[in-house]
Amino acid sequence: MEEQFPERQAAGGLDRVNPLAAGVLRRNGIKSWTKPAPTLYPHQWSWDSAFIALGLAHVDNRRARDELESLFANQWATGKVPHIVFNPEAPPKSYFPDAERWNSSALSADAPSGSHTSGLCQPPVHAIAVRRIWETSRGKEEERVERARRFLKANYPRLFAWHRYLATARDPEGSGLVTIYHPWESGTDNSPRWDPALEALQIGDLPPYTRYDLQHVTDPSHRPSDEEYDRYLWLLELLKRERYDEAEIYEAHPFLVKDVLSSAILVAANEALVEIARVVGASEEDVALIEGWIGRGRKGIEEQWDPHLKLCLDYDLRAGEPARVRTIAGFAPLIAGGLTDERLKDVLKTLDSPAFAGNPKLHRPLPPSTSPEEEAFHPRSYWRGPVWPVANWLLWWSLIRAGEPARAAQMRRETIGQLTEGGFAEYFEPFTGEPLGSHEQSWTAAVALDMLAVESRSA
Ligand code: 9WN
Repeated sequence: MEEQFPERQAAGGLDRVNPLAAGVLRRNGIKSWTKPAPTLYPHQWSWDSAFIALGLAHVDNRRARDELESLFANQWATGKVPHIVFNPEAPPKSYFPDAERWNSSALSADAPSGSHTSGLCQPPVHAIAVRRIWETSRGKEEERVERARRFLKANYPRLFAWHRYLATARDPEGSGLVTIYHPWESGTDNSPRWDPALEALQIGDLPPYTRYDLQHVTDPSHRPSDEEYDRYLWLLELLKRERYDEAEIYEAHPFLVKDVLSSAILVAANEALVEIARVVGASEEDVALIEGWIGRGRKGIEEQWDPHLKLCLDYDLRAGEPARVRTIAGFAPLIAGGLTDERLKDVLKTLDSPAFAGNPKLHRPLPPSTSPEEEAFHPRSYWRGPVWPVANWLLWWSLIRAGEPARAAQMRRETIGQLTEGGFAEYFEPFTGEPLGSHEQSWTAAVALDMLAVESRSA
């Protein structure tokens, strides 16, 4: 494979993966936080930072804590953790939409006043990372344990406020499912999950804009299309009209979708939050509330189960129907955990089937982001088909929690094998293993560090 893609730096032998991954995070590091990629993403991204902290917890606990502290310092008054915190020192014209286009601090009194952030959020992986910081400190020298405990104490209220925001402002129906206002909030931007809701949009008078993302990739087909960008930017204009006010958005916004992947991550993060609550001695009321969110989340996810596709589906609140497309988000029940034996069997069958990791044409048995059996599948286009190491991490970790160590071990072996061949790319072509997108993607390196450090039996 190295010969096939000589321009990429492969991660070398297995024993070299660890130092090379740590090197990627070091090079992408800026002051107290880490860029998701050297040039394509020059700001701080929310769920990237959570994954980065998870990996850093194994190599540099202080940086792991700083990573999350700097993100949480930009939390909105509502509890929302913004999806982007803008880096004032990023080169001009390096990323669009920029802070000016979002204009969030001018439009909303809830936005932080001393910095610039986007007006959206992303999946809540953060509590899982905070728990990892605790786990990697436990049993070490007393001073380090104490530092970790202080970190948990300081950040528990922020995490609690963040999860409460998702359970209330983003779920006024009390369905257990998180509503998103924009595909960027899902973290799986151009996934066909969002096609029906995006296609239904009537685009109005869109202020002109220039995309800068395309200058950082070798081929524009790796990234979302211009048609998709117009829709993304139009939704942004609509959110600005509502001054990012949750109630107004819920009233008027045309894109309101219950995202099963974010909802499942919230359930798993709430499990972590219960443990953190115990460590910091939070009240029993808090614990009961969080446990209630876990139960409600699992129930909501189960209600989105499609018995024919044997996967979970997102639900479009405006259209009043689910989006019937097979993507990795469909494995939400596995990520949320607490499955019945029957549901676990169903999910594993789908995972092993030709619709996903059992597809005979795959370079490695790793699940493509969109099923190759879907019409919307595209092997090179971002979330429409490529294999994402960060998604493999979610499934690997969930398989361990589900008591499936053999399957988890295979997922880990194949993921690390992929990076050994192709380097720490953002995503990979599923049939050839070609690395795509950004070459030194931070979260790819971070999940490799976590997979290498954590025994499959105890994640
Ligand atoms: C928009 C940073 C982010 C990830 C997302 C991924 C991509 C941004 C973009 O990059 O999204 O937020 O410009 O495409 O889809 O999951 O957090 O790595």
